Amino acid sequence: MGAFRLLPVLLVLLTMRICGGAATSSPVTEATLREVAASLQMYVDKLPQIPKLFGYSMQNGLAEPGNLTIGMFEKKWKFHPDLPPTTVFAYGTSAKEATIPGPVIEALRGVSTSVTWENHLPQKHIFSWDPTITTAIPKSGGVPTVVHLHGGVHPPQIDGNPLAWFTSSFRDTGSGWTQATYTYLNIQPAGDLWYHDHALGLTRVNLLAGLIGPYVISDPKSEDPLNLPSGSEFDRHLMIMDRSFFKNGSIYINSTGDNPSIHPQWQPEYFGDAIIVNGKAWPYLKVQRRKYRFRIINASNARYFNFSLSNGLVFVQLGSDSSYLNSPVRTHNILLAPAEIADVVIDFSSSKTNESVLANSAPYPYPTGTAVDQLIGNVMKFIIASGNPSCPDNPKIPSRLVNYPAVTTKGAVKARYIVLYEYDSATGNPTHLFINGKSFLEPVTEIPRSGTTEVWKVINLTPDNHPLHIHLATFQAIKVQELVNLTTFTDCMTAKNDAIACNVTAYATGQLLKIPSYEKTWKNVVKMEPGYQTTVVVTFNMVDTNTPYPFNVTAAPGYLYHCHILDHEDNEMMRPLKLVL
Ligand SMILES: *[C@@H]1O[C@H](CO)[C@@H](O)[C@H](O)[C@H]1NC(C)=O
Ligand SMILES: *[C@@H]1O[C@H](CO)[C@@H](O)[C@H](O)[C@H]1NC(C)=O
Ligand SMILES: *[C@@H]1O[C@H](CO)[C@@H](O)[C@H](O)[C@H]1NC(C)=O
Ligand SMILES: *[C@@H]1O[C@H](CO)[C@@H](O)[C@H](O)[C@H]1NC(C)=O
Ligand SMILES: *[C@@H]1O[C@H](CO)[C@@H](O)[C@H](O)[C@H]1NC(C)=O
Ligand SMILES: *[C@@H]1O[C@H](CO)[C@@H](O)[C@H](O)[C@H]1NC(C)=O
Ligand SMILES: *[C@@H]1O[C@H](CO)[C@@H](O)[C@H](O)[C@H]1NC(C)=O
Ligand SMILES: *[C@@H]1O[C@H](CO)[C@@H](O)[C@H](O)[C@H]1NC(C)=O
Ligand SMILES: *[C@@H]1O[C@H](CO)[C@@H](O)[C@H](O)[C@H]1NC(C)=O
Ligand SMILES: [Cu+2]
Repeated sequence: MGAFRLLPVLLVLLTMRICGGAATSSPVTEATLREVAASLQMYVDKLPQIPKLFGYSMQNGLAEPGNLTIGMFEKKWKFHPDLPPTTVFAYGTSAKEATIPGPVIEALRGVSTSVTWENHLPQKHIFSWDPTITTAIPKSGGVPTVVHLHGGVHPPQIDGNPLAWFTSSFRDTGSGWTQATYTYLNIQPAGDLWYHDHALGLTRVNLLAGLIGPYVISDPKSEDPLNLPSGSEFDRHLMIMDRSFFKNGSIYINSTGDNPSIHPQWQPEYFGDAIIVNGKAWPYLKVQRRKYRFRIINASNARYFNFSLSNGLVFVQLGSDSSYLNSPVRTHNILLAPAEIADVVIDFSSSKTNESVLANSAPYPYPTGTAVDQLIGNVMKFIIASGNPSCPDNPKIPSRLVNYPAVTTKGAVKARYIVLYEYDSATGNPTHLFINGKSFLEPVTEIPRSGTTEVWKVINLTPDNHPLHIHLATFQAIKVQELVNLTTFTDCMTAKNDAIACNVTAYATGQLLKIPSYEKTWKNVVKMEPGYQTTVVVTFNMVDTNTPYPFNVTAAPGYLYHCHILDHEDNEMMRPLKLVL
């Protein structure tokens, strides 16, 4: 359940009352935070071009494996000209080069990329964290980190397991740590990935501090014939997140838990008042009257986005998460959960006006929370040039993109129930969230056979939508059905934690939700509607060929699946996943 948001009127009264007492520094309230965000004029910064690092090297015209060293650094970052510099953690090749988001790693299909991830972070975190949730706690201080390549098909040792954390100079390491250099194989089809921190119990604060960055696998053989907008001007990333700021520029996180006697710091969801795209608050981009490709990554902790474009423009969606769609989908709205990726084309040539705002209308928490206001209802602005483009584009987006094996339950070797629970204190505030009634460190219960397909029925008994992320595997929803008499069913499940004993088939009989056509591909994050059973087909196979992974998937520390609302995965909507042969 989302953080309870007071009405602004109440806040003003509250502030006045507190301010009427002994005069100390004015307290930080939702209203004062909102004031800071509202004081930042929109569309003054140009959308930054995220710097690029090549994950391969060219030798005599042939692509060779690439080697990169990428560090994590504490530095100052300007999110807006009117905001004082902010202390952040950022990825880059040096403290000077480090950016928010971190550099785009450009990889080539079939050519491996070795990355040595180095932690140069200080002894103390810039945010407070909560020692009462299962957390990496290093003996000698420092900030535990570990990098997960989201959407990557690679061995367990380099998956960025939360237990494989390390501090500065590898002084302390977690029980799952094995190596400093991660060699990403890049054997999967072309697509959009991203890298981010995944340290045990610290994912929400490490990402909030800035540890995120895009990764792309390109495949000229399959992608060049599509003739999509390309080159750094016309093919861009939009990495979107929300942040709140103090007047002095520091990032604000509420570090008073919603149940402070149980968890002194943890809150169920982080929502910020300012929308940040590629490291700038509400930027603008000047575009020509032609097509552009945007790879939109939602890197928020908890905010869903329901994107639309003003002035009649539409999205043509090419891909979802790391997979292309079979055919492009024209759509006015895209609902993106945390960690989801939408790969879209926007054609500005048809615009009747000289600007279009990328807007957001998703309530928070999604779907039943607070409505957006004029701050978070806006994301960025496109300023559309008049006249013909200097660089013309391909007039057509091809009607067929990439064909992966179709989704089917035929041949599925196993069915599982995956149940999402939220637990509340006596005051009705969430204390923690579990999957199947189990915490992260309880012994593994999902042990699929590599090379097989399974059917998972995900039962969401919480009041919120959760973006479920599975490492290594890909999956897609085939049926989303409401649970009738939800209270009776939830009571039985809470007592027994057994879907069959609680007669789930009698309850999963309500209305069906339509699955949007732009999500009909092999995804790595699927949204789970509250009060519904979502049936997904999960494939533990190479997505394009339906063949087993060509590496050892069975090694420790294994894989994971979890909710991608970062505040949920930290406490502890996350479970291990172990593959066997
Ligand atoms: C890059 O790394 C790979 C794998 O670690 C190694 O085999 C190769 O020699 C390295 N290449 C260069 C140019 O350093
Ligand atoms: C910014 O202001 C907040 C609230 O007054 C304070 O807690 C924080 O320490 C300040 N940060 C810096 C870097 O001064
Ligand atoms: C921070 O969280 C506490 C506990 O949930 C709440 O009482 C307080 O209003 C929150 N502060 C802000 C500024 O949202
Ligand atoms: C997204 O917003 C549009 C209006 O802009 C609305 O019609 C649509 O129902 C919303 N979608 C979701 C899933 O909330
Ligand atoms: C963005 O990602 C966050 C966290 O993973 C999620 O909570 C949020 O709903 C997502 N928003 C969009 C627009 O996808
Ligand atoms: C865009 O059009 C509006 C109204 O038609 C006009 O006021 C504005 O100056 C134009 N802006 C640009 C950059 O041409
Ligand atoms: C489950 O359904 C069966 C058949 O409708 C019924 O006999 C049984 O009592 C139900 N059990 C529970 C726990 O509801
Ligand atoms: C749900 O509730 C209705 C109305 O009380 C009842 O007729 C129906 O049998 C219930 N269904 C289940 C599965 O309990
Ligand atoms: C795969 O890894 C496991 C665990 O480390 C090991 O026991 C096994 O021998 C490996 N298998 C192969 C074929 O290398
Ligand atoms: Cu969740």
